[in-house]
Amino acid sequence: MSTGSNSEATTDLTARLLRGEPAALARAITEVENETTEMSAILRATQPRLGKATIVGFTGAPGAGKSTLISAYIKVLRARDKTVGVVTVDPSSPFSRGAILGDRIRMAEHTTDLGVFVRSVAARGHLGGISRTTARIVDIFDAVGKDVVIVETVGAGQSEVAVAEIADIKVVVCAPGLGDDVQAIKAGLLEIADILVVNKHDLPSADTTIRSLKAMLDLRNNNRDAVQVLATVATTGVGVNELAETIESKCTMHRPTRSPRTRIRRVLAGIAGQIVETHLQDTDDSAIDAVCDAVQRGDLSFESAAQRLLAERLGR
Ligand SMILES: Nc1nc2c(ncn2[C@@H]2O[C@H](COP(=O)(O)OP(=O)(O)OP(=O)(O)O)[C@@H](O)[C@H]2O)c(=O)[nH]1
Ligand SMILES: [Mg+2]
Repeated sequence: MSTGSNSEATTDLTARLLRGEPAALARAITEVENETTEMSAILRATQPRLGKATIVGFTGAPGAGKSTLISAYIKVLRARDKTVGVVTVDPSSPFSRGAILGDRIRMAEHTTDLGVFVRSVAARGHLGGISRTTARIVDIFDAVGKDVVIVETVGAGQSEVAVAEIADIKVVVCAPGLGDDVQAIKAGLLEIADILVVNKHDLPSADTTIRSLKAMLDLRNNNRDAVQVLATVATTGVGVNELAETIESKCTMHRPTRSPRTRIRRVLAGIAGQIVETHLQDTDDSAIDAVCDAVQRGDLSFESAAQRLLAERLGR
């Protein structure tokens, strides 16, 4: 697709990226964020190197303390010599604390230190686009050898579902007094949690929140691994070592199910779904119209109609 000089520059960029140059990492992420013509080549170069990083999602209500907790978790990881990539996603405000956190960490580190690299995903674009970009940035961090890749999303609407698809381990962060224990249930956050953290444990009503969350977990039909409930004070680091250990042990348990082929299949399924969706919604095709009319008359169920369209229209 790309022109001669373009592809030469891209080859150079991917080489520098895979050597771990910070400037190349920043540049590659920008190409991916802007979905430039260089993006495909960059992503292709990263593909054989995927699957080594531990991907940890932090989600929860606004203000629960996700960024502060991530910052404290990074400190623990760095003390253990782990390298870290962070993607913060905030669909509501492009200049959120996430960006400031990123700047603060980057300022604190030497600019040549690849130990921690934080990137905020701009809020433009629809949710599908944001989660696709996030997944690609996570892959880049993985490919350049980050030991742990952290994704921060606000659990508002469907972004928690996006993080569930990307992350190996999902940490749902709650805080007392925000009413978000109830909110968590509504948003389906509890359903995706591997670890539930009640942050701001220094606040008086924290134990009540812990009790009500545990009661809700007990009510659930629990076929999968037990969800652990942990208490933290992100501002002082209390409980963060235990959080890091719990993440690590949960990850060791999940590992065997995460083969490269499984991941590739999941990504392919997502892309194929998008192609089908675009085709069925936007293509001017009288045969598709005819099937829609048949559904409207009650001659075809939605399922049969979808199967017929898949077999007849997309098989070509
Ligand atoms: N008392 C107390 N305050 C905390 C704790 N952790 C975070 N905070 C404060 O809570 C506020 C929100 O923290 P953030 O880390 O920005 O929360 P967030 O969940 O990332 O927020 P958004 O990204 O805006 O959704 C800040 O003022 C923090 O200093 C804690 O353990 N105890
Ligand atoms: Mg934040």
